[in-house]
Amino acid sequence: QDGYKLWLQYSKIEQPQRAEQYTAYNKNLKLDTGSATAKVIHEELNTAFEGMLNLSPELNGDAPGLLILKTSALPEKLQNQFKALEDLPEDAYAIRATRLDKRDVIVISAASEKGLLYGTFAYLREMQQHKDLSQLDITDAPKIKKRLLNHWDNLDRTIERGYAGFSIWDWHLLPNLIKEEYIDYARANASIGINGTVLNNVNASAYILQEDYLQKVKALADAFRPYGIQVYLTARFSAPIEIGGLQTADPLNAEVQNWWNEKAKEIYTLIPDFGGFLVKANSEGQPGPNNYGRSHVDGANMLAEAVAPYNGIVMWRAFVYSDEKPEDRAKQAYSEFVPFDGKFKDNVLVQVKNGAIDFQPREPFHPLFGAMPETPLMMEFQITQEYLGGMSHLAFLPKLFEETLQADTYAKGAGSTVAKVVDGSLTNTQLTGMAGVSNIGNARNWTGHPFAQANWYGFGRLAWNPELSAKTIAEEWLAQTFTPNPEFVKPMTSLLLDSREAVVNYMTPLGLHHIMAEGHHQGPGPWVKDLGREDWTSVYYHKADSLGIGFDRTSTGSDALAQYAPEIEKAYENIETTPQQYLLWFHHVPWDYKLDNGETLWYNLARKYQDGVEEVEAMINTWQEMKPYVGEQVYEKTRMLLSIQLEEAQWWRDSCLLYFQQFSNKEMPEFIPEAKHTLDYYQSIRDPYAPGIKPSWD
Ligand code: BDP
Repeated sequence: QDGYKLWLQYSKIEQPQRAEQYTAYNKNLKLDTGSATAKVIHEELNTAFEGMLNLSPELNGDAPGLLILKTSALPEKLQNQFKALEDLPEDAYAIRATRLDKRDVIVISAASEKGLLYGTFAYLREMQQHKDLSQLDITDAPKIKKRLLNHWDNLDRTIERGYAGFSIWDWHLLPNLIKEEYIDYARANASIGINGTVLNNVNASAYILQEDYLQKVKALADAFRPYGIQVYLTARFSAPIEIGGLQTADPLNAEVQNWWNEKAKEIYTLIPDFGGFLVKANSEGQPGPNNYGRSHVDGANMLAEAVAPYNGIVMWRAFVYSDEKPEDRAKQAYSEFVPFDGKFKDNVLVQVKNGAIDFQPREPFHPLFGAMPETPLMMEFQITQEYLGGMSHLAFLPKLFEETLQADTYAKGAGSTVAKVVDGSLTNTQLTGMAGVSNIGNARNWTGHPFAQANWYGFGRLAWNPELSAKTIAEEWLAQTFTPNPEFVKPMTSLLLDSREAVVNYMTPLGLHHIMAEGHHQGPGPWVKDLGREDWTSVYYHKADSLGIGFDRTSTGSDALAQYAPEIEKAYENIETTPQQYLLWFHHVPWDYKLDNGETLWYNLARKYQDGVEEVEAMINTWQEMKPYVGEQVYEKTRMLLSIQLEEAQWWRDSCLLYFQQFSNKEMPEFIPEAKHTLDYYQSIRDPYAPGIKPSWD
């Protein structure tokens, strides 16, 4: 009801036939309860069956209906049916409805306990969707190895770009107090296959690496271990100076190397399965190897060596853009990193944002994907909605994630999707990963907006299988979180799937980008100019003038297009064959330029802004009809949030069109209602206390 239980609602199954079938299978289970993970499985089943069936299953009786056993522990006559698991990664599982001793049974099997845990959650997912169990035959394995949340949480519990309250890590009460939330966090993550978490912000404080904080980190690692979740930390590159008392953090300096080696030893003594380090270096003022005339490779490899003896990894971020280079910001990461291809140690992943600018409502995929065949590239998505309406807008992000993952890089000919780069199948890469910048805080419902839970859920599911469709994810999430009733799931699936495009339309249609308000990025700010750096302003990105609007990234402009495969370069070089959704990303387009529908760019720009507003109106109408299917609390909260979203969509439309009209010098099309305020008014709005920005003392 209050959203705390997320998608693990386990609501009572009212339909008598289903309840009967489910009870028959589940009233007696066979399970080895020796280990911590096995206990977790047992507890989860108890909670789930209690909720769904009012059932307390008997354990290890004579005639089990549900068997959850490692393949080696299965009755011999069943083992054959699970042979396929032998060739799959160890976290794989299979679920089968079959016969044993003349009884109908369900068997969940895997090579590892983690596999059994994932299989159990997959089974419960089927039940929560009220599927017929008698036909179950699922074999599944994660396509990506490292499936991580990245928390941008500071040690003072503020969260950079966080919109759901303060950090759930209560550092002051750790290591002694293990909150119930930590356990439920681990359960929720395990249920969608997430197997790692970076606890602290990429703009890191070195203090997390001090002994006292490491004790706290250890306590969390111990709590998460039974759920198959490893902890990782962001390492501040200058930590040897700040907490180690050294004069330098030069990665080629022996003392520095030794300091990191000792630090790694200390961490692994406390946390034997510590995952490794995430690093933001020489980016937006963070320290890094460049400070000492060294390269990203020098920095990453030094840390990689420190954690290698313990199977640790380093995730080195490619989010770099320098204020000394006049180069188009969209080009810089590629220019800097491609020459390093093949130079990183085996346990380094280069972590790349989905697009080359910064988590915009829509970006073309990052050109690094497909361009570094000798380097494991880890995808970084942002689950928190820094640029998509923060805490108040409903935007179903799996649609955005899917668009990026299914984009074709052409790296090895047609069909070389980003998903295949990330899951390693394109280049036979073994070390693979996907990270999602978390949207979780200490809000009772974890994510603030009730529908932001779907983005956490969807990220996890895609990290497990980047080929899953946004539609499947929407259906699964809706059924589990609310009800599997098709009268609810069907219209709400459409609503979710359309919601992201609505945001694109009322914020940044036709390839516009980075025109949000300054600093906090909430609300429109196409007029933002004259900041410390040109590429932090909006005018740098939209380049509106009397001739037209858009950033020329073709060969007549910055030529960022040349960083893509020739197939893409050729198509997008020509304005006529550039997909409309990326038009202003790649071209400076005359106001009178005619789009496919025969109308001018100006007309179409206005049309898109209006479409966005109308799409939010449609969402509100759909939601009103959903009242009978959802609890009062979530209904009302979502209704009110949607009304904020509508106001803000109108604010975006009115202010952006008034602003751009100064350049286009054209009449407002008749379908645009008169703006509520003047452009001056919109430009005067300031919100210095918007949430999610870095505290000034950071
Ligand atoms: C941008 C955010 C900033 C982050 C940075 C990053 O505005 O707060 O620190 O990315 O990813 O999206 O490092």
